[in-house]
This record gives sequence, C-alpha cells and structure tokens, in this order.
Amino acid sequence: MRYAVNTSSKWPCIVNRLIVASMGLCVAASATDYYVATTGSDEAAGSQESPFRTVQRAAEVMQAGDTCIVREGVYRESVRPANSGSADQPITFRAAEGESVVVSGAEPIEGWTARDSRWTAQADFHFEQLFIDGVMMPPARWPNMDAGAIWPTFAEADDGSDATGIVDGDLPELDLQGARIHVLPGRRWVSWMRQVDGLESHDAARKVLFEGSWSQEPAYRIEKGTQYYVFGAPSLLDAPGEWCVDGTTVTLIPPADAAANDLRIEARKREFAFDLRERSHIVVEGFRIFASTVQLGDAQGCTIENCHLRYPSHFTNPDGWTIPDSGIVVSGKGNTIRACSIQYSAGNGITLDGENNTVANCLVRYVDYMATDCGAIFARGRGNIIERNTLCEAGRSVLLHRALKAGRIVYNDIFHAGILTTDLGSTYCFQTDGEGTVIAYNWVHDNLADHVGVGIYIDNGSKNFLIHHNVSWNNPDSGIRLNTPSHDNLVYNNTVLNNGNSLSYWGPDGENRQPGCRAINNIFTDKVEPGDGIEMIHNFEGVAPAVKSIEEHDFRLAEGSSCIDAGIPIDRITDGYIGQAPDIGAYEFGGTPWKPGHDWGEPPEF
Ligand SMILES: [Ca+2]
Ligand SMILES: [Ca+2]
Repeated sequence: MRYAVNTSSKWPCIVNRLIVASMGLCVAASATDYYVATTGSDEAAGSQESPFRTVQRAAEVMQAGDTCIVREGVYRESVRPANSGSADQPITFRAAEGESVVVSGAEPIEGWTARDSRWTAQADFHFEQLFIDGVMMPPARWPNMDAGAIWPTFAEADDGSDATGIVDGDLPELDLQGARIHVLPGRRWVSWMRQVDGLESHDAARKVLFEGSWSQEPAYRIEKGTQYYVFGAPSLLDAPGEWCVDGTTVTLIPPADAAANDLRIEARKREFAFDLRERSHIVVEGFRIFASTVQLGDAQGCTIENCHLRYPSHFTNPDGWTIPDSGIVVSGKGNTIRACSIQYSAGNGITLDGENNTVANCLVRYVDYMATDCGAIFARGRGNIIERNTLCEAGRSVLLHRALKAGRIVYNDIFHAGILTTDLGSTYCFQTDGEGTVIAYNWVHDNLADHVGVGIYIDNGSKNFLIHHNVSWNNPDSGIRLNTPSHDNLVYNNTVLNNGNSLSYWGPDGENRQPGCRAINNIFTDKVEPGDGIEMIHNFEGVAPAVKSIEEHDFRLAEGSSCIDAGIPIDRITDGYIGQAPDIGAYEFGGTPWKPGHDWGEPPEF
C-alpha cells in the first residue's frame, strides 16, 4: 500500500516508471513525500491533499529516501522514526518552506479558576517548568525574581552559616515544608540542590536547615556570603508569574491585569521533540522546537539543520560537577548540527560526544542557568568539530572540552562566560590530553566572572593543544592560561589584548613546569608570566601594538605597526604570509580579514 504521491526527483521517477511499465515488475520503491498538517488525520493517506495529523504517523512508515513535509502549526509530540535512512537516501523531516512549524514538549494547562488574585487549575502530569506565552515563569521562591528572567536571583548567607544550614537575617519567617534550596557555596564554582529540613530561630535571624552532609573544604563550604534561594513551597508564592504544584493542583499568581483566556499557559511534559537514538541518516530541517530537545545518542550521519530550539532542557537539581546530558545530545558518528539556534538551557546547549561530529554555524546562548559545569557546548569524544558558531551568555564556562581528543575548535565567537560562577574560561579544559586539538581563529572575550575570568583556559595537567590565531580581549584574569603542569601546548600568532594578564599560570604547591610549551609570534599587551620550560620568542610585549580597534572588533594591524614582519615562519601556521616575514598576532597585514561566529543573524521568535 502506498500512502502518498511520489513527487521527488521527477526525471528519475519517470524513467523508473517507464522501466517498471515496460518490464511489468515492481522494482525497489522510489522516494515518497508525506505530508503532515494540523488539519490532517492519521487515518488519511499522508499525501499533500490528504495529510497525516501527527509527524509520528509519518515517522512510523517512512523508508530510506522518503521526505515528510510538515505544515504550519504546533505539534505536541515526540517523534521517533521507525527506520533509518542511508547515506544516499536519507529520511528527511522538513518544515514546509516559509511556515512556522513548532514541535513542542509542552502541554497547555487549561480550566483556570480565579480566587484571591491566584489562579488554580488541574494538571494530570508532573512538571518542573511552566511557561506563559512561551516564557519560563519562576517557581514559588524566595527571594523573588522577575517573571521571565533567565538568571536566578540569589540571597546571601550571614555569619553563623555552616554545614547544617544557612543563617540569614533577611529570610522571612515562612513554612518551608516541602521546599528545596539551591546553594552556590564556597568559591562559587558550581551549585547543589538540597531538600529543606526545617527553619529554626537563630538570634534575630532564621536558619534554613537542609538534608545531607556538606563539604568543609574552602572551595565548597557554606559560609557568610554563600549564595542561595529557596523554592517550591506554597508559602513562597507571592509574586506575579510564580507558581507551585500541590498534588495535581497548580496554583499561579497571574501577571498584572491578565485574563487566563488571553494567555498561553503550558508546562513541560516531553523531553524529546525528535528522538533519533541509534538511527542513521535522518535529516531534520527547519523546525522550531519548544521545551524539548533532539536526541542523537549513538546516531550516525544524521543532520539537524536550520532548527531553532528554546528551552531544550530543564532541571532543578544541580549536583556540583555532575554533568547532565542536556541540550541537543550528540554521540555516534558523523552527525551534523548546522545553522541552528539553541537558547535557554538549564545545562548545556549541546552535549557533544562520539566521533567526527560537527557543530557549525550555530548560535547557542543563555545556557547553564542552573550554575553547574555546563556550557553552550560540552565537548567530549574524538575528532569532533566546532566551527563558526556564536557561543555566549553562560552561567559558567562557554565551551567546555574536558574530554575532547583531536578536535577542532575554529572560527567561533565566544563571550560572556561567568554570569553566575567563578574560575572559568570562554574555553575550558582540565587534565585533558587534547591529542592535537586545535583552538584557532576564535574570538574569546568579555568574560564576566568576578574571579578568575579567562579567555582560553587550559587548566592543570593538560597537554597537546595547538592554540593559534585567536583574539582574546577584555578577560579580567587572563587572555590565555596554561596552568601547570602544562605539557606541549603551543601558542602561536594570537592577539591578546586588554586582559588582566596576557599569558599566565597557576599550579598547586608552587608547580611551574611547562615543558614542551611554546609561545611564538603573539601580541601580549599585559603581564606575561611564563612557567619553567616554555619557549618564548618573537612575541610583542608592550602596550601599543597598533591594532586598529578593539571597540570595532577590527584587530588588523595599522600601517607602521612594529608587529608587521616581526614574526618567524612556523610550519603550517604562518604559511602564505605576506611581505618579508610573518607578522606577530592573529591578522597578517594585507591579508584577507576573517570574522568568526555564525553568519545568519537572529533566530525567529516563536
Ligand atoms: Ca516568592
Ligand atoms: Ca608579514
């Protein structure tokens, strides 16, 4: 039985039909186009005239070479293809050209009753994330935050706080039965969630007690200044946009002057818009994906293109250095994420693992709002490529490559790390053997951390990185850090401007070894602290390299700069230089200027 008309590949089809007609045989099926529309029916044929209602209906019947075209509208489902495509004949899911096609993980919550400036409704599923008109609302919490804000507002602990609880004179006397506490302790590296175990009086203040033990190490201990908030108890419900759930009853404080019928109130129910685990050669193109994500675990040769995700992943239980799979999750081999946007993730924007996968020309921002060790991209695996992306607005580091081997991190514009935490980088790894990972032609800038905000951060015990032609500026701690011991890390032709330090390191117990490291042909306008064993030659060290303009992001050398022709040739790094010798810095005078980042502007609103 055929469900739909054949419209693709006109000439080959006609030829194929002639052959079929003349031979009277049914040869291999040719590609079929299926259609899905909100006006359709899953009992229909799935043709353009008689479309399916759900994308999943198409996903169940599609074979290699088939295409599914989804018409405008919101599809509240999780799509799991029954079959894989092949390299020559992928299975393609495509939003209809020029139409807004949303696959949503959220379900509407309806039937609101208003009483005492609160609304209540029933929900028959558990959820941790509620939206009004597509914007996340805060759970009942103290201190309050603006409805729709992405970064949590924290309170600060007073003296007397310790491993058993937080003392705070500002904390109101409320019943915290059932509440949870989100704590960013010690040096504010990462955060934890704990159940609240009661509230006790403590002189004039109150002390929130919580379950579980707590580390007394300085980096993690609860102390004066520790940041926290409490959430999830009905007593904390007092600001517009706040909500809480008791059993199946949802209570919401509505925005001022709002009528429930005029608002789109939804809650997150499904994790995956497209679940492509263990599938191969599937193309997903042109969708808007809300409150759910795309799973490519152990996938092969799949492509996600021109898709725009909002709120891909949410959780409320950060657990220190534990990295939850979050955002678009990629493992397997040869998968590509291209020209997509990913915004508003509790954890990662993309979790990148496996081999020879590529993330290209994407915009990933507003990530790690739960203040863990997540970022725009969390890269592991081997041979993965991260190129021409704009990666920014992160609670901690922006691009983590803690376990990426032989990768390529090139032509990315990476900025605004450190919105919530400290001691982190635009790019970051620790005790990592890069096995030749290249970090090149990136802009890394404007780290916002108020302690140890770094551009390119190669932390203790890392080796075999090739770092060249990057521009690193406005990072309060260092442009580039090679924390010790640091082995065989090569730093060539970078332009490092207006940072706390240009090149620095820190090592435990006076450790200062940097054997096999080299820093050559770099512009360093701030303090340079070489370790023991690093070779440093032909660098510019001074305040005036005559780089054109930081403000206008024009890092070319001005005519007459002393950096012109002042470098030395380095095989494969300075090839094709202009003039008598390579220049110092990331932009060769007279060469074609380059600009990193994605090339397509802002993602659509939906
Ligand atoms: Ca509140
Ligand atoms: Ca030159």
